[in-house]
Amino acid sequence: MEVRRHNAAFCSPCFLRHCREQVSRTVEAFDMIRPGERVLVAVSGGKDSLALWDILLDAGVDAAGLYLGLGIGDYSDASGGRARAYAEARGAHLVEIDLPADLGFDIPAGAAAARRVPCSACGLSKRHLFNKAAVEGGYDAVATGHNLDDEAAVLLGNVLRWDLAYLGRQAPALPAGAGFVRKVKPLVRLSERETAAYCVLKGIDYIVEECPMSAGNRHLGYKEALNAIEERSPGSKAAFYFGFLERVAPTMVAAAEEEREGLHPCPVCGMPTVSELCAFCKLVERAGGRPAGRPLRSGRSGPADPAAGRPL
Ligand code: Q46
Ligand code: ZN
Repeated sequence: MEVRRHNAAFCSPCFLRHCREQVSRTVEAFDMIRPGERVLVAVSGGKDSLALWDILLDAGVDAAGLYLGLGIGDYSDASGGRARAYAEARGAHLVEIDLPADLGFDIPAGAAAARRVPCSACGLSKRHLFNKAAVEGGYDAVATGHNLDDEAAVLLGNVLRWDLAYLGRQAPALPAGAGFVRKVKPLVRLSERETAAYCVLKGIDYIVEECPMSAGNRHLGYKEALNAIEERSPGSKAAFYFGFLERVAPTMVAAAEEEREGLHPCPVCGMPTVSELCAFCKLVERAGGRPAGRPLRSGRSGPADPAAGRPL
């Protein structure tokens, strides 16, 4: 496996070790997960989230999965199947929330009713439900499988619009506070090519198809642009993203903290919001769903991983 930005090539065992090392370096550098903490991994059934869950479990982290059923037809059926199969094979605990069954709406219909593009309704639902499930389950952090390609593409989009609020929130670890659990992205030192190779080498069956709602998603365009640059100058993507983290992100911490001032619990669901009703409850209302106030149902679960609980 050649990784051009590191000017290196790995055999299978060394490549797997490289992936684990990149994750543990990231976890340590950003103080993402401390010994004995419980982590909820947002699992979509794709390569990134399953690789992340696998690396954390192998490292002995007490990591449960959270699968969110979005109600996107066959895609949701297939992705849920991959998440369940992994949890079962690994004997790991999987929490499930199903939008249609638990909240009475799905992403395609909900987005149309709320006059939002599907990815906007979807992103809002994920952010809200991941946090709610983690708060209710007493987890210390939510971990997502965003990789270097994802983060560099999001950064490019934020820079193109000079969106300072989003830039302030782009750190790979956002601290807990004001009703939010800590949010961490331990895969930011790995590219999507590396997470795919990791799954292939570990025999992890992940969903290869893209979500059918992703067509027209502008991040795909940013990824293509960055891939073209990376092809000509390997290492550009990492230099762009990590240069931002080192030199620019620290200057934006105050702005990000200021954003949290003025938050209060939403009267319906109890999650933090700056407006009267939180954006997710508004979406549920417009989509004709059921209010999200009651505690979320925790879905099927496997036995706890016997290796869980050791420090990374
Ligand atoms: S799942 Fe949701 Fe993605 Fe599908 S609707 Fe868009 S945001 S593309 S990661
Ligand atoms: Zn709410």
